[in-house]
Amino acid sequence: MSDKHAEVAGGGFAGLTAGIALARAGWSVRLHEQNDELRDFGAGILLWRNAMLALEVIGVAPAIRAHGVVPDVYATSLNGEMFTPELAGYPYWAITRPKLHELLSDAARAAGVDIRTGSKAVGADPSGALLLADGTRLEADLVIGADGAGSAVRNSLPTLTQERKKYQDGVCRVLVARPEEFAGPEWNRVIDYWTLEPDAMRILFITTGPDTIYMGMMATTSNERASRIPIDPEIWSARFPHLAPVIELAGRATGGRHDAYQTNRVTPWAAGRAVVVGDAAHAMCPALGQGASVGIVNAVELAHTLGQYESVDEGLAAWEAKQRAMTDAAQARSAYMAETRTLAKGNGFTPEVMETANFVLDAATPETIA
Ligand code: FAD
Ligand code: 5PR
Repeated sequence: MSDKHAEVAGGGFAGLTAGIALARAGWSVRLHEQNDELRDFGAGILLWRNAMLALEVIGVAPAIRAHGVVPDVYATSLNGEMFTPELAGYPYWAITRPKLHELLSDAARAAGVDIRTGSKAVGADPSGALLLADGTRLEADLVIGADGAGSAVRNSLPTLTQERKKYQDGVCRVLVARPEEFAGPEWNRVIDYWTLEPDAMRILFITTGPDTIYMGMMATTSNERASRIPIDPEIWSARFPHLAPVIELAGRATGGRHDAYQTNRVTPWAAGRAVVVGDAAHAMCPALGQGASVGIVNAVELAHTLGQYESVDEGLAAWEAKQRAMTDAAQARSAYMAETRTLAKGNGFTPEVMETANFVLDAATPETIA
């Protein structure tokens, strides 16, 4: 057990996971979320085997299994033709983002993480301090920037270099109540509906259980009407007439959002006792549905690796050395798939691509892998 103290900036999936993992290893942890409430927006998320193993290590996986679902099939439909490849050996869970966030927040509180909402970080001092917008300086053995793709903590550390890239597509993400027409078991699936002419428009239909459906509605960002929140039902129903009932609901959904695909690659991830995790370190294109999963894996492995070293600096270096190749590969593959829109052809989840989903973190024990 450790007697060290961590200050964490950011109460998203990565920050909460890092907080839980450190607190369970005996650290005292204070977590700062700039918003007045801890929450995530209304959409859904896939959690692959890599993330479920990490969540098993921190005791959250049983709650995910209780509140999420395993979709029956991952089907792809291009211009009406349906492909249903086997994803044997790669179980993944679908859950709503607000529920995942609530489960992680509950686990963080239960682990003793001191959560401060309405607390905004402006930077970190590599000698071991988190700097807040109100001028407070909080000393710590470890400072974690889990403050998302626009990370203020990262931007305050001049030795962390960042490559950013924007891509052609963007996604409107909404959660809708599951209507009567989509109640049957044939809809307990992920179905990735594509059209590429006259321009790419796609609806990723994901069951998140008996009550809700997550819809990821992708289009080129230059297609202004298809990049709008609230959803414009007319433009979407013209392209996907058989989905009109859920598109109508998507048009009335609240709490959705639009994001353009973008990535940032940060090198290195640490400066002294300050480190970035999650999207602050490695935002990726969503094509593999792995952005949060990789952040969760890296956050759990961070706490595990620090437990093996007396010095925080050495632990951080060892952690990055272990996690870097997997993370870089996930970013590169998801960027390639987003750029080429490979998923439209179906069977996109090749064994090579699924390497990320199959990554087994060192913190996993034989019991958690079983
Ligand atoms: P964030 O979620 O950005 O959280 C950062 C938190 O820090 C926020 O609460 C924010 O308010 C807070 N914050 C920011 N600045 C400050 C500050 N200065 N001080 C204090 N607090 C601050 N991933 C998957 O694994 N599976 C999927 O299916 C999936 N689908 C996706 C689909 C799309 C279209 C996109 C764009 C992404 C998808 N992702 C998916 C990726 C996933 O959403 C992100 O990787 C994940 O949300 C990142 O979590 P995070 O905690 O690192 O950052
Ligand atoms: N997978 C998931 C997802 O939400 C998106 C994509 C892939 C789970 C975005 O909606 O390719 O854009 C993608």
